[in-house]
Amino acid sequence: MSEQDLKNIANVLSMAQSVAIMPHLNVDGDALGTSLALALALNSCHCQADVLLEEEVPAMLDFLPGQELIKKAPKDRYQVALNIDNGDITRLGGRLEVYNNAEVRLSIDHHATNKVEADISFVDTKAAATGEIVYRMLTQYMGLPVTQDIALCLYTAIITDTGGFRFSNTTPVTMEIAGELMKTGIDFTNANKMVFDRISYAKLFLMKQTMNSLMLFFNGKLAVSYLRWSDLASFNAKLEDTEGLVNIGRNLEGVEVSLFLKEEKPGSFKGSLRSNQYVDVAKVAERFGGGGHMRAAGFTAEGDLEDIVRALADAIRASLAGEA
Ligand SMILES: [Mn+2]
Repeated sequence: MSEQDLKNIANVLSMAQSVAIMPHLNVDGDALGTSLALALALNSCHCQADVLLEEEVPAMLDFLPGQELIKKAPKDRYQVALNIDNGDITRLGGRLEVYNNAEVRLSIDHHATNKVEADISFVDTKAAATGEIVYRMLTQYMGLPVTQDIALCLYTAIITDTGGFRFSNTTPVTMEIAGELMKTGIDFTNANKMVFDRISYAKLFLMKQTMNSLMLFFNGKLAVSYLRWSDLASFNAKLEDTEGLVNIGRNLEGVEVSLFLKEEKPGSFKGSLRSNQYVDVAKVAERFGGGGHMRAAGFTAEGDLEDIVRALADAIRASLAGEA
């Protein structure tokens, strides 16, 4: 990775006639905000740039400008395809063909695990969000004006990946860029509210159910909570409605490990693990066929809820005691 790669990407985009911009599946605020920002900028200067999406825009991002540039049915062929905020090519889903059929394949990302093949790839793992990289590209190498709409998209990208400037990936550069974006006069308080505070009725119900299910083990060091299939079905819950529910247990004082089980199909559970300080939950998840990071990991399990909880609690007890 060198800065020249980003300049080269900027050059290709500056001359392109048609660009397909592709964020990862289960699109988040960084992937979508960055994609829309770039599409708005490119369309302002004689380039047809489409954002290709296979899913609905998540409700928490429905305030983003530029959504008229989202295409569900892409053109057959684009001159340039751009992979955005995505380190894993399989997360392009059905759009992989469009990516591979383009004359030039570009990739801009900030994941350390990026393995995406491209003609030109720029991966900056120091960037808190892909939105930071695209802001620099637009202003430093493309000379394109950052309008208020573009600024709102990029600000949303940055707050999403930094948890509102709270995570350790936040840098002075992050704050400087956010400051420049604020200068355009965006309604940043509304963006913060939409991304972090507003919840759906379904989510409120599921939060209540999760809290009701909460159990504590090992002197309050392990929190276990769950949602039954019937809870999810009765509210027709979307993926975003259950996001972050594992944090209810994690944030409780004294808790080191939080386990949250979601019954996605009857008898089939998706497990999320979070730890606060010392337990490596990736190791725990690996024992159950999953994986992830030290402080955030996941797995899937079939069977009876009580049996799954018992098996996980056994494994976590060993980690809490420093035995594994
Ligand atoms: Mn990101």
